Amino acid sequence: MSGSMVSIEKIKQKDIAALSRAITLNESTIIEDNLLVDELLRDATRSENKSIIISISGIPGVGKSSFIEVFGTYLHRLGFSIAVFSIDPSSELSHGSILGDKSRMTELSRLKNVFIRPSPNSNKLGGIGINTYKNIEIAKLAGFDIILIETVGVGQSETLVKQLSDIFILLQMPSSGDELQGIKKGIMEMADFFIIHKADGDLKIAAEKSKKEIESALHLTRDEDMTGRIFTFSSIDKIGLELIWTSVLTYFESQKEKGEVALTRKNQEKYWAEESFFQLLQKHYAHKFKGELKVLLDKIDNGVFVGASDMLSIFSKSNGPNG
Ligand SMILES: Nc1nc2c(ncn2[C@@H]2O[C@H](COP(=O)(O)OP(=O)(O)OP(=O)(O)O)[C@@H](O)[C@H]2O)c(=O)[nH]1
Ligand SMILES: [Mg+2]
Repeated sequence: MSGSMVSIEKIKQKDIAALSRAITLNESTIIEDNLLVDELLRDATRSENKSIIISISGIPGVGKSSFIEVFGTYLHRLGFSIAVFSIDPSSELSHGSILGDKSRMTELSRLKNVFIRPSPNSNKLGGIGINTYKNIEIAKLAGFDIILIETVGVGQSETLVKQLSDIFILLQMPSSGDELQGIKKGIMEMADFFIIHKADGDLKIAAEKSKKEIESALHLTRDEDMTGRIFTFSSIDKIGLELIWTSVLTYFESQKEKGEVALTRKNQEKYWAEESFFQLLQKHYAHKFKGELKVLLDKIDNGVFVGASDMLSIFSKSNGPNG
């Protein structure tokens, strides 16, 4: 990619082409492209930070995209501008996320002041990383009121989801108590809101039952009061969106008042800066010591044992990036 600057004014107008270009530069593997994005963010991130960032997580097929379509459309009707990011390595299974996500968000994707960025369609960039954080920063810079992030968020990645968002909503399938025990403890402790999804038709009763089970499980495992943060919902029936949104907003505002939101964001900024630091460090030194690495690998060819001390002795010969 050739690096011409993206217009910050265009981004602030939520111009789709400018946003897409900034994101492409951010996801580029060419460092010069990434630096252009940094320049944009350096000028502007701190000026205004009105976006609320909400991650929607849950196992594949629980209905995250469908929920975002319904929830996002509702929020748009309230007058909010919306950005949606899908980070979903698993949707490769369901034949390319671009089609999958967009076809589940047909109404939302047609609205003005809505920007939908599907996940990269190769799993190379599919996971959560510094790119994801910076994409969100770009959306913040554009001034979107609400940024929704779709992520599978199971296993290791739930801690990363926490590093991206202000609010973490977990979608759950209606299930029996036995299955509930299978839910990873980590995710139960991390989610701010629980929605037992697909609470319609035959699943309605099971969903209500699951809600009670989750309530009592959370009562045992969480210090904080989770009252009013567990819902059943159906993206087909769409009943109760207002209650969900009011609860999310009330919770967000109270966290903000306590200074928690600012603290979380500051910690996230540090987390990703550290992440970026180590990545660059690794790249830089990998490049610098390319020759030395080859010598080490050649030793292995000659039957010599190569251990950490051999590597450390290479590093200690150098005193810093330019030494
Ligand atoms: N009964 C019922 N089905 C739903 C509901 N929401 C979504 N579905 C169906 O569930 C399936 C999966 O929905 P998606 O929205 O694609 O789920 P997802 O969690 O985004 O899936 P991945 O992105 O592949 O992880 C689709 O067939 C939907 O039609 C709901 O509220 N009720
Ligand atoms: Mg999806």
